[in-house]
Amino acid sequence: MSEVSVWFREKISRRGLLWGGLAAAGGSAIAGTAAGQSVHSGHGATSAAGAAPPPAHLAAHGSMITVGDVDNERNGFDPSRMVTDWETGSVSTLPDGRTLRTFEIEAIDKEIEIAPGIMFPAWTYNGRVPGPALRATEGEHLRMVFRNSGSHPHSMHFHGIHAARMDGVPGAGLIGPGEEFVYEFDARPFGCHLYHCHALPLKRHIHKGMYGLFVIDPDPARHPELADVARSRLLGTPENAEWQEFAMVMNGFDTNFDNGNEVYAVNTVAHAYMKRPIRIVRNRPVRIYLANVVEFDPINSFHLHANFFDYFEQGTTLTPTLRTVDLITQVQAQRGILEFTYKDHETGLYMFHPHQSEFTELGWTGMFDVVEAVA
Ligand SMILES: [Cu+2]
Repeated sequence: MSEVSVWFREKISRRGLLWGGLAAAGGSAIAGTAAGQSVHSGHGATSAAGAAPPPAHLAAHGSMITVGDVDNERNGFDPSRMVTDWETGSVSTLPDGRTLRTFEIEAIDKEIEIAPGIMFPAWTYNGRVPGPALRATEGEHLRMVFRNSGSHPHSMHFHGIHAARMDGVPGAGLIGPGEEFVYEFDARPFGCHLYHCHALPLKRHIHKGMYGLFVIDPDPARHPELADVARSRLLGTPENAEWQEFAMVMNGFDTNFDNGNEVYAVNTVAHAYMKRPIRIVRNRPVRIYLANVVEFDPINSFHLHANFFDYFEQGTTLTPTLRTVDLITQVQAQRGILEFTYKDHETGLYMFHPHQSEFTELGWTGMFDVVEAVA
């Protein structure tokens, strides 16, 4: 078979599965623009005759988005809340005066809905995909209490600095069902990091949903030359409260286990931020903690519409590593911090998406709703 026909067959099967799955669900469909393609092809509540037409912004990029809603309550997580939901654990003081921050994380098998009517048999941290967005401060001592209530061996492998025995690989914190392990290390370096399961086969464990953000805020006292910048990054300070911060994990789902993704998203649910744009107050700065965990596809990207941003590769510096860009690329486990503002813009809906066009149509695209003030 020629390369072109292999490529074509693969694209057809990836699309075909998503469309087929949605049709089978009975109440949902991708809103198509091809001639004769009905926008509402199902018979569920969301497509009943007489239903209100979709908001104008949903016509953007040719209406190639899912129709209907996932059941956030059944999932146990809501992408609109997840974007600002930081897990800061519990804090105490060690005998030497340092802060001890403890997180409790449990591996749980769970079926989740990743697009309207499409269920995915996930392996989760704390019942959500991505796992909790852990947030600590540089220099603290961290204790990650990990219980495996799933049906397979799992681990937590942190991108950070730690001892070999805390690495979350076989022989160093990879534990069986019913077991518990405590990872212990200091929070360093500051930055936008991640954690994920390191059980084998690795690609299966990662793409099943076992990953999450691991953000270490800089300690301003350790960075006197850029203390103001460090304070603006430190959760809980008045300087930080000025910022509108969002946690975003770019992920994908192989729903038919053919080593290719059928659904892409930020924070799991396809097109969630198209249907419910992320509210931004116009004159306050925006900071995104962004990580890519997409398996099978070698690269992902983030493009911001009508604006440019500064980028901090892996978040480990207090000055940008890229200035004035509107697109960055990330391979798996690459991550960074984006900073931008819409203060000189008109209010309105501004799109963000990867510049792999196929990903946008298969779920990974969203909107910022820039407003004067929050009512
Ligand atoms: Cu695992």
